[in-house]
Amino acid sequence: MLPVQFLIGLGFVNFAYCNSFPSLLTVNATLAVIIDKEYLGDNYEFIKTIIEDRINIVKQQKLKTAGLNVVYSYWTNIYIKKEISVILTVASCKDTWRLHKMADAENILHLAICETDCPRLPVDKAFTIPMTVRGEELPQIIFDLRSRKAYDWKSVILLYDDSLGRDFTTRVLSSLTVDTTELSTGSTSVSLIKLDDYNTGLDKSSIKSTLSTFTSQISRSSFIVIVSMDLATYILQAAQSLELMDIASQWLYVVSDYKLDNDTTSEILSNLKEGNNVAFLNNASTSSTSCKESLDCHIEELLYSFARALDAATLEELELSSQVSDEEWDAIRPTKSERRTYLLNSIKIDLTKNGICGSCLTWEIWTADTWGKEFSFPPHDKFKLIKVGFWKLSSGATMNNVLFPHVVHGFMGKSFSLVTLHNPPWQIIETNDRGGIKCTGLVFDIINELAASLNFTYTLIVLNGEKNEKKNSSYYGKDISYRMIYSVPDGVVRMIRSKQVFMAAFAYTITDENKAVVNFTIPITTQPYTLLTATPKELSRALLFISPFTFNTWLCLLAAIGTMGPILYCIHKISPVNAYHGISARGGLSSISNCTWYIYGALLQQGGLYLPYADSARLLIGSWWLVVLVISTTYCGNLVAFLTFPNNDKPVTTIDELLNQRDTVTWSIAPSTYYEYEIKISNEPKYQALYHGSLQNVGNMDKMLTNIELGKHVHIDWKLRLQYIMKRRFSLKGTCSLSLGTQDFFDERLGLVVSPDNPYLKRINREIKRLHQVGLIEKWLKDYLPKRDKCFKTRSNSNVNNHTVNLDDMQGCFFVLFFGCFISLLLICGERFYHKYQIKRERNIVQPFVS
Ligand SMILES: *[C@@H]1O[C@H](CO)[C@@H](O)[C@H](O)[C@H]1NC(C)=O
Ligand SMILES: *[C@@H]1O[C@H](CO)[C@@H](O)[C@H](O)[C@H]1NC(C)=O
Ligand SMILES: *[C@@H]1O[C@H](CO)[C@@H](O)[C@H](O)[C@H]1NC(C)=O
Ligand SMILES: *[C@@H]1O[C@H](CO)[C@@H](O)[C@H](O)[C@H]1NC(C)=O
Ligand SMILES: *[C@@H]1O[C@H](CO)[C@@H](O)[C@H](O)[C@H]1NC(C)=O
Ligand SMILES: *[C@@H]1O[C@H](CO)[C@@H](O)[C@H](O)[C@H]1NC(C)=O
Ligand SMILES: CC(=O)N[C@H]1CO[C@H](CO)[C@@H](O)[C@@H]1O
Repeated sequence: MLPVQFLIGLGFVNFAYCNSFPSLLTVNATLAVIIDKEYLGDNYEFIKTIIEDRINIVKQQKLKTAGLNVVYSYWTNIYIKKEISVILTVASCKDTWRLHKMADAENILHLAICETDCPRLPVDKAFTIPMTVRGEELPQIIFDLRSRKAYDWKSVILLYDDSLGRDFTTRVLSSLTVDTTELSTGSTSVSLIKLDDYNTGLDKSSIKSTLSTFTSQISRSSFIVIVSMDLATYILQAAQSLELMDIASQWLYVVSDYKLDNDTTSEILSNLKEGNNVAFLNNASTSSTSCKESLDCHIEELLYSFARALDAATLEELELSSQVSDEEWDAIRPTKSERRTYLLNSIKIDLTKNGICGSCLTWEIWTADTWGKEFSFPPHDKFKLIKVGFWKLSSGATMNNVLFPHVVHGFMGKSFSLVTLHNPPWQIIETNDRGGIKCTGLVFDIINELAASLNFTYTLIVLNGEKNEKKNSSYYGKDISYRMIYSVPDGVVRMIRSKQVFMAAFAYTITDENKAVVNFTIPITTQPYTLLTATPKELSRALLFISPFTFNTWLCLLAAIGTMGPILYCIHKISPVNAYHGISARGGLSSISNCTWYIYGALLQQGGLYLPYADSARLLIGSWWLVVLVISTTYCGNLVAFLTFPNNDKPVTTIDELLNQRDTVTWSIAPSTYYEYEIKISNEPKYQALYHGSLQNVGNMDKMLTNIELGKHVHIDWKLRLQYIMKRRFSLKGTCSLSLGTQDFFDERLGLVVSPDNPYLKRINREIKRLHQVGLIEKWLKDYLPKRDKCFKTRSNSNVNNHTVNLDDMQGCFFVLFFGCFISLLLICGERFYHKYQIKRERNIVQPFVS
């Protein structure tokens, strides 16, 4: 027999249209049989005979409508022409895949009898029968599971006992670790643990100590356990007691010596716990004399099945073409790849229905449905094993789900009850007209996200919390409640602990007391406390011109002017220079008042009329001028600074300031808050003082806010609630009369409540952490907070750099001018009266006559 390539080259198969493909009606289908002589070795003759023999039977007896041309090749190093319709190969793994790639490019149907421990050819393009020996199918099963993407493991711990032979272990190992492009699931790194002592002395305790070495690093590990059935149950128990089976770890038990029956199943189930991921790969093969498993059986069955499929396809095309014209038939006839799919599906259906070869050899894949059972309704639904697939030699692994559905699909759409309570902005529960409820709020945003990622739905149990509501909640508006309970209500604790509800859709303060009865998720939000104080008011600027100097400085200045006058007078008077020069001692500096006026004038940088002659007095005046220079420069500089910076009063902004001003300011702490509780039990004197000094009964909220605005009172509460109060006050009064302290203190952490032994807490925490990291929680919370208005502006003084001097700043000096005018008016009147009085007195006195 010549190689295919050669035969085709000689024009063995000829077609009128080169770019198209042959129709079954005009040209016989061509089957290329490729048998690798080198690979088969001793078996070669046997297999060749069978195949040739069966093909002859097919051609002569089985095909009724269709015609078939067959070409043979006995080595694999060939080139497949596109005129071929089907190839049948018997070759090694590598060659089978190489031929498949060549055939696939031309849409040729590939029927492969292939080396065992080989990735199966794609099931939608080819049909593979591995030459697997009975009892050694495990590596092939693992390959098939990998090509079905049944699992996704980066690393796996393989536990096995003596029942797995040494060579066989190597094969199992390579089926897990081999990395080829032919498999969609990547390779896995494997740690091998051999359970030695079991067969010798039934020493099961050593197994437990082996397992206990994993405890530190087990989270998210995968295990494959290949042992006998009774040891499997024991390992299951041991792993359970060592807490090796959390929701992230996956356990695949391969049980080859025992078919799972009702007793073993119930024993397994009794050892499972909520959240375990356990699957069983179970040998369900039977052995009896009627079982047909030999290779010739498979080859015969496959070829006969192919013949039936080809016949059916030809018949169908014949019927169809007879109903339409030639042109139409050209348009609608199946393409080569459509025909391949048709033939492949026909073969598969036929083999499933009529196939008898290898039907005794089957493995079943079971997985435990454990997630959410404890929390389900009706309560405590039983765990069960569900069949997710089976394995057969010819069809490979047939899966209707992945190996560990919970790992991929979470709770698989189970429905849970959650308990909740109206408490805005965390939970906002609104009842609409038709009696339905609408839940929004930060907690529900998070719960909805959890439900989507963990794949569950929920129904709500809404607690009636009216009795906890404070009467004056209206003050916060409908967006925030005044409820201030920091310990989880008993009703919620009961429901959580009895597993009636999966978790509480309720943000609670995470406290040690609460932690003793329930467990919390990581904080979903942290709420700081702060002070509510009056907005700092701008002080009057009337006396701005005095403010550059302190009162003492002004007093000294006054004293200096007062004393400098007389001193100047004395020095001037005592000095002999006047007498020496013969200057009149009258007028000029020869009077105390003139000296004082001179000193005053010099202070305002108005030069005096006179200058003393004596050096002593001149020295005095010179040094005075120096003093004046310093004083006036300092004053001018300071005045400019005071004009630029607004002059605000200093309200209380921190706890320490509050305690320092305890004589003038009262304060109150929001009642029944966790902060109040914490400072009440605190030993620190500062907090004791804060607690005992606070007003216990502030009475009316309105009155309290008025007092705060007047700067007489300070209120301590969650920053969030204070923001709501500020917002409401602003919309009520239209002015920003309240502001927050500069310092946030005592962060109160709020978390969701779950039951103490909820195995999903870690997973929930991971989701919440992810939401924090992407900033979603912060964004959601912002949406519920009061929108920023102008009262939210920071305390920084925005007009620092841009202050135009206005009348407010200047009014002081105008007052002085006015005052000066007024005094001078008074004086002039006084002077006039004095003058008149003098004249009158002069008239009355009898003057001595002088002539
Ligand atoms: C088609 O096949 C039939 C038998 O299967 C054979 O008799 C016939 O010669 C073939 N025709 C061609 C053109 O090869
Ligand atoms: C599976 O079970 C059959 C029948 O009990 C047995 O013959 C076969 O050896 C088993 N396979 C393995 C891998 O143990
Ligand atoms: C196992 O249990 C199922 C249902 O509980 C029952 O239908 C079946 O007959 C039982 N099989 C055996 C072998 O007891
Ligand atoms: C949720 O569970 C259902 C039921 O098993 C499944 O069909 C679906 O794909 C799952 N969804 C996700 C996102 O895993
Ligand atoms: C629940 O809380 C207890 C006590 O705080 C702690 O020991 C335990 O580990 C927590 N459970 C989980 C699942 O985190
Ligand atoms: C100062 O304020 C005026 C009006 O208030 C504004 O037009 C001007 O741009 C401001 N200048 C600076 C430097 O901020
Ligand atoms: C408990 C309490 O503070 N009640 C007050 C609620 O507000 C009304 C008026 O707004 C007062 O009259 C109540 O005393």
